[in-house]
Amino acid sequence: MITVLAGGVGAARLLRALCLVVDPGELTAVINVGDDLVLHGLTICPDVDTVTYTLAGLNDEARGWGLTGETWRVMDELEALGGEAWFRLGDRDLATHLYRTQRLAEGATKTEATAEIARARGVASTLLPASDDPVATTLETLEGPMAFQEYFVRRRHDVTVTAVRVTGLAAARTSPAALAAIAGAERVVVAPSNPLLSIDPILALAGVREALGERGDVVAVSPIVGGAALKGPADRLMSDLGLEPSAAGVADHYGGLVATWVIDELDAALAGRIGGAGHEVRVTTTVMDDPARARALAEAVLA
Ligand code: FO1
Repeated sequence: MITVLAGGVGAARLLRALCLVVDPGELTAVINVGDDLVLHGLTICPDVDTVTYTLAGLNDEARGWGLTGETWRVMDELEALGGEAWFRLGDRDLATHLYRTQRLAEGATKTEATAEIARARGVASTLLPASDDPVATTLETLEGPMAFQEYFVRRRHDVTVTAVRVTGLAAARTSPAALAAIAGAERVVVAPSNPLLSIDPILALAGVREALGERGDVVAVSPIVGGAALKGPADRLMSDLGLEPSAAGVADHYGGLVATWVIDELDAALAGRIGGAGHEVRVTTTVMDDPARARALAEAVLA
């Protein structure tokens, strides 16, 4: 089994790439739930859904989230009523949130609902929300505290962040299946997801750092290439918080938790510095913009 710590798009693409070189049934994703929200009474798990849709081959590649062939009639009607329509839930996507919310009301866990949705969509990999309990990533900004999607979608992350917090940790139980998947995997991989917004909220859950630390063989793919995030605000956020927005800055941030770094050819000059800090470094193409490059990355990760 290979276990991947996962956020949204970057992780979904890495998992899809890994499916090119290993049996998808051998893959487990431990997925961030800090982005989750309740809106219109529906429980929405954006990172879980992005991974599910991508592995099912149903994701909208250009938009980066949601389903392909989406329509927006419900949102248009909601807008006409003066309802909250800034967080766009497509007509097809709504079925996922309706199903999950109903199952949670019946007493199912997020883990169970996720497994049912993944099975129904034909996903062979194991998808594990990092916790079944509510944990929420919130941002301290120069304009005051903001809920995650308020910052990410409503404000299009165009606001200066002074701190990232994860609320609910004290009462949250880490998914036992996720901890077992970290401890029992042949290989654990940290996906090229936002370190501060996607991976840190997983690492903040009880027992995760310890489980990773005990292994000492974790491989990570840098989400920063040539000083910029491929998608999303990781570079700006790292600068806002006084971290160097580079592959080396991400390596410093995770420190000894990661043994081996996979960095992009564009960042080959940083290999000496990252290696000097005690990491093994593999330099390859990390931009998964075609199947051949995606496969090359997957092979480098599993080498
Ligand atoms: N991202 C947007 O930029 N705008 C949206 O309206 C939006 C809606 C949305 C609905 C369901 C879902 O699963 C994801 C959605 N996303 C949207 C993506 C999401 O906000 C972020 O990409 C992740 O939370 C960050 O990983």
